[in-house]
Amino acid sequence: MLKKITVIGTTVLVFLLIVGLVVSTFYVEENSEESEQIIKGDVIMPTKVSRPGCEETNRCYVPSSITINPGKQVTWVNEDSAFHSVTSGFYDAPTNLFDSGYLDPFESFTFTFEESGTYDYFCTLHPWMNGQVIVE
Ligand SMILES: [Cu+2]
Repeated sequence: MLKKITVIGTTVLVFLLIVGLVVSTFYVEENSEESEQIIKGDVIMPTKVSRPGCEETNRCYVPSSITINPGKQVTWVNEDSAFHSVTSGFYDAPTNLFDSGYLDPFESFTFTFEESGTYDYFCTLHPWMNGQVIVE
């Protein structure tokens, strides 16, 4: 009797282990598919820009300056593990033209520039992060 219970118990345990493995494999596959669907941005926020230093090489936003034609849009993608924003103007003088709000890692923001001009932008969380869109 005891042997029977042990056999049944072992069988159930093995079965549960297999089910667990299969489920976790599916889960990993699903997640890796998801990470392949990341949007390609025109401008990216690379890793580690949440610490000062990127401004020295103009790599807080990459590229830090982008030139487009009027009516075209620019898409920014946050490829860092920290929150960032894309906000028009300067840290001490925002212009209220556009503001992405806090972008989660791998979240994107798109804005269409209708009129010619030079548009500076910054990150509300990291004052040293500056970029520029030139529309001409
Ligand atoms: Cu930032």
